[in-house]
Amino acid sequence: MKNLRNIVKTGLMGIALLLFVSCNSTEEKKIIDFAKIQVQGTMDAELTSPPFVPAPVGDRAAKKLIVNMEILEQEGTMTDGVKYVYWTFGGSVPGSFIRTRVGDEVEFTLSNHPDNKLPHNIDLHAVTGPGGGATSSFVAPGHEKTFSFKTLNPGLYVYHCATAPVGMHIANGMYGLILVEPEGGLPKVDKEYYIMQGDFYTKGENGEPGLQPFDMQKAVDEDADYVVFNGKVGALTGDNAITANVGETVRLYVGNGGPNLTSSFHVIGEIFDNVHIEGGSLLNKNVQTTSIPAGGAAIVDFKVDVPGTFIIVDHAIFRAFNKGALGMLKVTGEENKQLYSGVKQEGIYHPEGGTIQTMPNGEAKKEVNLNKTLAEKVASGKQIYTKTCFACHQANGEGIANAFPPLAKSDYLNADVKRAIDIVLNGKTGEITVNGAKYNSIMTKQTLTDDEIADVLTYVYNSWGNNKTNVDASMVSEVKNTH
Ligand code: HEC
Ligand SMILES: [Cu+2]
Repeated sequence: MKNLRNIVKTGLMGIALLLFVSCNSTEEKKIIDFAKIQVQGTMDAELTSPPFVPAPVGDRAAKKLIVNMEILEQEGTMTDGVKYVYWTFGGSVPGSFIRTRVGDEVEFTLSNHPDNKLPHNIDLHAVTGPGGGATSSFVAPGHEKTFSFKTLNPGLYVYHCATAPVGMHIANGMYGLILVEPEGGLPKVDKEYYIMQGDFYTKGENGEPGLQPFDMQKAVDEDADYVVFNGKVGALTGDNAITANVGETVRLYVGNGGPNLTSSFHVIGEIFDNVHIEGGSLLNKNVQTTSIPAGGAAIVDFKVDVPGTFIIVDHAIFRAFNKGALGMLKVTGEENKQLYSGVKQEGIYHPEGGTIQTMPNGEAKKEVNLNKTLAEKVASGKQIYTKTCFACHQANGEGIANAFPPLAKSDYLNADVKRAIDIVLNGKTGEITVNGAKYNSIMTKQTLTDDEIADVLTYVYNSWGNNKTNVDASMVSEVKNTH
């Protein structure tokens, strides 16, 4: 019975596919048809600030849609302790989300608040017409302008200010998204959210406190201090995270205001079931990371199957962890151990596959003082230890059972100083016995100068009950040269 149903289903799908293919050839005609759609009635558009979107259009008829958008120049918070003067469409970055359907006649009124200092306008990528509306909407503070356009192409589109210097208006937050739904609306999902990436350029470096003015030179150089979702660091984290329940489908309307950087949009631990590439009609499936150009967008959707916090990032990953492009989707509900088990077993991991790798050490080499006292060497060695050895051998040289041997009261260490120097110089792999316990692991080669190796080992030898050997840089170079 089930088989029969499947056969029927496949057959129907085949027919649908054929119809689809044959329809494709008449696509040109369809676009013209959109232009001919007659509107029925008037309605005020619902506008929302991020991360929320207005209600779906569903199967409503095309209408005359009234959009009132107010421009506000206002101070906001970029991150803790850092203020920034944002220029906004509707009081938020990104600006208010506009939701239309194909064939709507949008009557757009742009008002520039009298407290603002500058003229602005709007270029909507959903508009077919000169400047995307920019030329008709240029408006001085204390004024408003109205123009109208018909939505001819379904898709997700960026809008932005296009007043000179254009880059500066965009860099200050003047962008948002306008959705043009197809006839009958997009397929229904359980949750929908609005996310937009932007790069920011401030006089001070990332994190420098106070009110930070825009930095034109950094913007020209594309040297962003902040890369964020929804206008600021943390707009989508902690209590601001977007949410869903296990089993729900989630759709994200994702835009990139730029002004400069392309987004490698990714949700850690999720796979996009569907991606409307570049916000258009081309549908890609089973996507890990989707590329969103500056001035572009994408619609992604996926079903959340397991609970947890899913991190939203620009996978150009320093932007996520160092410049702010990080958000969170919190999913609550029942665990499903079959789909995701959690930790099953813990062990030691050797990514190098048994060979010794070098840890990078970007620091400038310091001047060498050859006449240090023992106390000076121990002090300097302690600093090096805290930076380079501590993570594995632990704060008091106690090591970690079965993984990292102890340096405290280590018989292995105290038996042979040349061997210890050699280990720090070249790394170590293979079985060793320290204080009666066997270790068979890998110590990475440490990129330290002879002097630093002398200091760190002097510190180790003069701590935690070891034999107080004083290691000199000359001993280190001697060991080096015997290789
Ligand atoms: C990435 C982890 C790691 C770091 C960082 C590291 N070690 Fe090790 N170290 C090990 C492991 C693992 C072994 C054992 C290697 C083996 O079993 O073959 C070891 C062995 C040693 C030994 C010989 C065994 C003993 O306990 O006496 C010495 C001495 C030593 N390390 C010193 C240092 C010093 C000094 C530093 C910092 C400059 C350092 N290590 C940094 C992982 C590390
Ligand atoms: Cu502007």
